[in-house]
Amino acid sequence: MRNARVLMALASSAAMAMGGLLASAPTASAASCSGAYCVYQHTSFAGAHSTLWGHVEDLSGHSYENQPLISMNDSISSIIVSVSGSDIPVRAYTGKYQGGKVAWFYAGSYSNLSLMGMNDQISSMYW
Ligand SMILES: [Ca+2]
Repeated sequence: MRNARVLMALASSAAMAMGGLLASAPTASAASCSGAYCVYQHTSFAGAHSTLWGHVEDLSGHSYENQPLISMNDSISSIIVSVSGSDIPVRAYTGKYQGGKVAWFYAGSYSNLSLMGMNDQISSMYW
C-alpha cells in the first residue's frame, strides 16, 4: 500500500513535468485544423481563417468563414494540411482555375508562405 502511494506521487509529478515542457516548447501551437486543410490570413496561423475540404476554383468569390468582409483571394499567409489528407497534396495556385504558379502542400503546418513565394498570392486551391 505504501509503495503504491509513492508510485502514484512519482507518476503525477512526472505528468506535471511533461505538461510544463509541452506548454513552454517553442514549436507548440494552439492552431489545429479539423478540415482537410485550413487557411489563415496572416502568418503563424493568425487572423481570419477558413476550414476547407475541396476545391475553391476562384478565391475572389469567397471570404473567410469567421471574417465575412475579408476575401481569401491574395491574402492567405499560412496553411495547415491535416493528417486526413496526407496522401493527396493540396495544390495552391497564384491564378484562379489552376492558373499561374503552383505549390504543393502535403500534410503539415506551413506557418509562412513567403518561404515558398506564395504569400498573399493564392487565388485557387485544390484537394
Ligand atoms: Ca496575408
